[in-house]
Amino acid sequence: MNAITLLITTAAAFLIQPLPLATMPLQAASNLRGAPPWPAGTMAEAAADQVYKVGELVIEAPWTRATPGGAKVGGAYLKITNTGAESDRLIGGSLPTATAVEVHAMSMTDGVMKMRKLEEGLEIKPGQTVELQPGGYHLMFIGLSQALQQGHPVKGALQFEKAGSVEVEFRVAPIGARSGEDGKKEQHVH
Ligand SMILES: [Cu+2]
Repeated sequence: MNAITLLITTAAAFLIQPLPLATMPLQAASNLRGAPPWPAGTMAEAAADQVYKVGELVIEAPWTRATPGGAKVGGAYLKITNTGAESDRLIGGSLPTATAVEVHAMSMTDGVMKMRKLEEGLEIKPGQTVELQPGGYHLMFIGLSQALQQGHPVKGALQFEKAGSVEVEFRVAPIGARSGEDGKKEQHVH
């Protein structure tokens, strides 16, 4: 390759490359215009089929919330339907970044929202659908070693008394998702 060819090649490359680079900001801008308030990643997760089955149990849409810096606990929610003829119990679970996953209930006592661990687990009767949701039954991630980040799903497992263990993925919603009161409710009281 002589000096002239090299010069021409360099010039050609220079001519070709700036074009795609120049169009990029335009594409990004058009994506933003049509974008929903939540980031694209979150929408993709929401659209994903979050249905899991173990034995006669159907688990739907596990989700949790992003944790503010340093928070060691987080609530997680999902829906469980028992399609079988026998009762079963959600007794716990696991998450690689948590030291424990407990089943909790919430109740109002003297105007104060308190949560307690369900030592016997949460019963799901035949034909029943139990929803774990903010302000009610929930899974509690204890001793989180890593912050939960919005749009970054986390893999974990649920443990049932009879059906056994099932791996699920928890969608991570924004801090305070569902209710502005969530932050208060999440304060851990044992
Ligand atoms: Cu709790």
